[in-house]
Amino acid sequence: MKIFYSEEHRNHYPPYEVFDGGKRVEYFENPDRMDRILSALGKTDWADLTQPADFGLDPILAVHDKDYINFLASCWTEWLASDPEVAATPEQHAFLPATFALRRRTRPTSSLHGRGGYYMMDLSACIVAGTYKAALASANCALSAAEAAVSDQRSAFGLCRPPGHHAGKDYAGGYCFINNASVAANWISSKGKVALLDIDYHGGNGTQDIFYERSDVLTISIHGDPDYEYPHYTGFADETGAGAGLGFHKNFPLPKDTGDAGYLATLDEALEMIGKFSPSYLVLSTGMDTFDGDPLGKFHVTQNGFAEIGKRISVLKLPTAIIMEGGYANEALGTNIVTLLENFK
Ligand code: SP5
Ligand code: ZN
Repeated sequence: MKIFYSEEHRNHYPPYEVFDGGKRVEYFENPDRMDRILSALGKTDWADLTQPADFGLDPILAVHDKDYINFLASCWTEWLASDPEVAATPEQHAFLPATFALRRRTRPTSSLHGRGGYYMMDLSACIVAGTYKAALASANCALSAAEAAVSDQRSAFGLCRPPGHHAGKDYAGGYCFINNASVAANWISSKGKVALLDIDYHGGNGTQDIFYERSDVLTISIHGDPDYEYPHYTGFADETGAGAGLGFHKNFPLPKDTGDAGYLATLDEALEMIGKFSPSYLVLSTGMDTFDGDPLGKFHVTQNGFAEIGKRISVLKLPTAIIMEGGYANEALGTNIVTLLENFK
């Protein structure tokens, strides 16, 4: 299986993130996640690690707002230039705004923090010196996997970091800057019919927003109910698309403590919907934070569960661009991903 991976992600490692209550904690979305996956893939005889191609900005700007991407590109250097304390100790800092724009007759203003709070939804998509280039490389990994799925008619893995599914057209959030899976799905949509299934533990709010009024891409997300879980404000069962896209989005919010049986029963419903849509391709937003014991999740999916999830999705027999999203139980992350991928070879 082709696996697209870039070392560029290492330069994106913010020194902290901020939890509820203003608590600074270590950045959970860390480079060690990739090392665990690379090490597990290295023990298989089928992992074909490849550098991503450079697709340029066009396929990214087909999904994201230009001013938002410009903000990501210049945020760090602007901040360095404007704050002597940051310039003196850059490695101790991460750009975060302290005021957020609700999309109610608001606009981005010219000051850096006036853009920061407009283009971010929370305090967990910290920007440091290497963030923009890492986000671009991550999107290129997703696009390369999409291209491989189309040209080889086989599944391919975009080992993306940073992840993408919380990023919307014009905002970052939840460790995500560019919505890699959406960029990939939109790219594929001009080659053939595509569905996007999001199995990350957290609701794929960015993906939902991006495709909400489109009928050509079916989007489905299975996740912790936003009634108790991040991202809190969308991902409810009654959000099913709008306008031309009505009926082409589906959320499966699940209760705390969902285990293999409950998860797989829901997955079967999602797969039935995809079967009826009859796409030629699938994009799989692959978060492993449904795992039992994930520090950011409340589900109990086991390694056997991941094997079964892989098996059932692969029954669709669709060339799939498998896109890495979250998953923070680092010790188990490599094994879990390999267990899932085994079924797509
Ligand atoms: C891609 C992805 O999985 N992003 C997830 C971002 C979640 N950020 C919010 C985390 C809130 C954690 N709540 C504290 C639980 C500590 N036990
Ligand atoms: Zn997640």
